[in-house]
Amino acid sequence: MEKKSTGFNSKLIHAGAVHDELHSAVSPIYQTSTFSFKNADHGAACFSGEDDGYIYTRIANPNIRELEQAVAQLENGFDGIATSSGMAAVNVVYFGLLAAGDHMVSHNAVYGPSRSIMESLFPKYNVESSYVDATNPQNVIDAIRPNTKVLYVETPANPTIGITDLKVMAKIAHEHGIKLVVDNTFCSPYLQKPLDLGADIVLHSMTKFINGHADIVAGMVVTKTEADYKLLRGIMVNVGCNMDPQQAWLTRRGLKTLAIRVERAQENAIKVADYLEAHPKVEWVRYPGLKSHPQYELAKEQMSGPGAMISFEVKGGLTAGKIVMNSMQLALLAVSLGGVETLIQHPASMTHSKLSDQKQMEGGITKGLIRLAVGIEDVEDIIADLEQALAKI
Ligand code: LCS
Repeated sequence: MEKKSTGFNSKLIHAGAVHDELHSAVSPIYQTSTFSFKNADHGAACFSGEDDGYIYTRIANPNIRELEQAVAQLENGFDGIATSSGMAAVNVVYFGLLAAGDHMVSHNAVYGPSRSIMESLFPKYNVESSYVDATNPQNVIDAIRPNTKVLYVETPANPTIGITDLKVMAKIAHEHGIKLVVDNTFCSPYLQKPLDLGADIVLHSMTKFINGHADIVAGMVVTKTEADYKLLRGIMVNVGCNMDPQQAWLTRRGLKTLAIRVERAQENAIKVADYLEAHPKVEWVRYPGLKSHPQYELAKEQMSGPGAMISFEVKGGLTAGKIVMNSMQLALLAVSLGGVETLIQHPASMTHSKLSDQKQMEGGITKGLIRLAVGIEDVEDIIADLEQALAKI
């Protein structure tokens, strides 16, 4: 029986957990590909759905179900579908919601591969897409066509940290019979709950804040309705982009400390953003907790905190930026984010390098933009690291 937990922090610890009847293990791993049936009739009943017994790990597994139910409860959704990676979650949604002849409108600053897969693969299936700056709702309205079926946004966006108004997006989408899909990776459900703001589907790269320890790659889709859940689960199962039990177990373990990790990283990020903004060698800083962020008020309204992701550019553009990145001693020069360690990277030549120069510029991904994912180290050490790196310019 699942423990009754109502508060967010209690759900982080207990949601989805099922008591191990055999040994009362608190944290078992069901490292198995298949499950034996009691008899032939039981096997048939599991397949027909009359019995909810487990069949095969690609379809479902206790560790994976625990994680799916936990994240779904944290997002206030109907249920979750765990996937082998964040990109698998993105593609399960694309394949599930878009058919030949359909069109998708997306924010123009999204994780690079979320856009490049749509532009390189989906035209083969006669699915079209348009990319606009969704931080201005009029651009979205103008891009909608009679065949638009999906509105896809990331907020804060990777890597520009632009904020899109989710309540307004939901209103626009639903007035046009379109589904609103939100990639909530940069916030995690601790800072933002898109389904509560009107989204139909929320997805995550759990590689980031949800797991939080840079030791697995994983994704999750959470739906608001049972119909979308059934549709997308069927795709995950048949495409075969499931998680494995060990990966799910590690992610469920990481999830338990989500709140305290995000609180600490955010506390650090607020100080780092203030430090960078005051530095004479820094051209600009984009962070939702700074009053200089163009959507500072909106961020305060729809997020419960500004998070731990910062973008900035130093004076002297990319040449000077490379000196900073190459000089960091504590922070790692690495892609990814949302882990306990501070990471620095260059989106134009790394995470978003598959987009043409023109698409990068349209999306606000300038050549000199540096992305900093602030970790949970001592903030004095993170700032000292930046100080010595900036001094090398
Ligand atoms: N959505 C967002 C917002 C992401 O940042 C990423 C990965 C994904 C989806 C895909 O997730 P994955 O398959 O990697 O689990 N973002 C990365 C980044 O910014 N640096 O490295 C990966």
